Amino acid sequence: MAYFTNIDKIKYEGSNSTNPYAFKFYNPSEKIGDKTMEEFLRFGVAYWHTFTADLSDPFGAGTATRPWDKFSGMDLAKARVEAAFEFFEKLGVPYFCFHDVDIAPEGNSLKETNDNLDTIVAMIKDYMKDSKTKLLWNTANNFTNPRFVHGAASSNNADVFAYSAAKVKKGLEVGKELGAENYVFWGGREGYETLLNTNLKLEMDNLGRLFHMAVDYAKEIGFDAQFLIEPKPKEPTSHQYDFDVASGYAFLQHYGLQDHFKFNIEANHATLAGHTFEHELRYARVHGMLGSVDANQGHPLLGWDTDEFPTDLYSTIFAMYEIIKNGGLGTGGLNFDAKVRRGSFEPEDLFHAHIAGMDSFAVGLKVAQKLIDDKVMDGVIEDRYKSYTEGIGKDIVEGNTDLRKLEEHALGLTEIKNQSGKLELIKAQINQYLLKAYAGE
Ligand code: XLS
Ligand code: NI
Ligand code: NI
Repeated sequence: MAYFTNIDKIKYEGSNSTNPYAFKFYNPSEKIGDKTMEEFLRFGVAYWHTFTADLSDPFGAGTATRPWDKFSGMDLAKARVEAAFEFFEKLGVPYFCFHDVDIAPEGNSLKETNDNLDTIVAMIKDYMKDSKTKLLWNTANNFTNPRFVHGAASSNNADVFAYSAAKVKKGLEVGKELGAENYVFWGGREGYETLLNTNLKLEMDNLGRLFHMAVDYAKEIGFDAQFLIEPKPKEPTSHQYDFDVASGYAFLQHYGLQDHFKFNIEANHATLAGHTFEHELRYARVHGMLGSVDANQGHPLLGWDTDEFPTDLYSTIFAMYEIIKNGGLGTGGLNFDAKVRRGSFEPEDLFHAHIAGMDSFAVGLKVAQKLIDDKVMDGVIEDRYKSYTEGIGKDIVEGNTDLRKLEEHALGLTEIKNQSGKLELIKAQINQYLLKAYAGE
């Protein structure tokens, strides 16, 4: 059955197109540097936001009208798979991502839940045979069900730890079955509300234990996906253990897990942590830990994870700058962990939203590549740090000096000369590059 009957395959028509169902900037086969846009951007559709969510929020009921609404239970799950693959095909996206509960309803027991999952996974596998859309990552939802009220691997209740482990085990098996390129751990409720009733040390140790068990099991079953931690500072708990990349990296190193994981960085989580998106990307990149991206954006006036589709071009430019500098995302991609607004409840809005996000990242990619080619920031940076390429600076970075020698150097200084950081100049140049990209230059 077809669900989006009034929409054809979305094509690239260029920046002058007035067709809302066309890409204006995302031209999959266009070469940027040594890769095509499609190879660089590796877009993914988030199953939960696009096919499962009803657009309810904490203050109001769902508003989404979806052509699969008439079904329920397993029939609904199957209808969503059909709709999903029609959507992937029409949008031309190479990837999708899901949580276990997004694709199949939970049963009355773990066994029943797993059986439901097996049925839908078999159906997805079948659809994947005729589709070019692959699984970027899957994950276990260990946060929605009331049993996870006090956390999953970090719960005070050992039975809940066991249950979470069982769901991760199944998730790894599903990932292997569908050829997932990554496996994500977002610590939905892995954090705490208050220290007054919390054994922080035990909870973090247990989280580390579950990750080790996952690494071992993946190895045992021959599932070689890249493991990814998705940091988020808060929400739903007031303090999540995977706060940001820096604390996540310290966690991984402390528990000896750093060789088995990278990070899946979400823009809105970065801003919730009080960072910019590019800060998190840069921090992960320079430590060789940038794995994948949840491409969305927060609302500047709202303090929670609003998961908007990414349309802020400055943000996509700076994100793509980091991704290009990283040599791409390897097995990772740009997963639209983004939902249409509650007021955008028509099925067509799902297309408009993804087209907007894909075009925004295409612009980001084009502009970022030009900024790199022309060394707009690199030139300034090279010049700013040139004191470390000779003399005392060279001695510092090469480890050929000590406090005594540095004091000697400092005592001999008659004048210290600093230079401008040139921030306004760089910002004006970025505007110029952005507007030239619009003009197609
Ligand atoms: C929630 C997270 C979640 C993860 C996957 O804020 O972004 O959707 O991406 O569990
Ligand atoms: Ni996410
Ligand atoms: Ni999120």
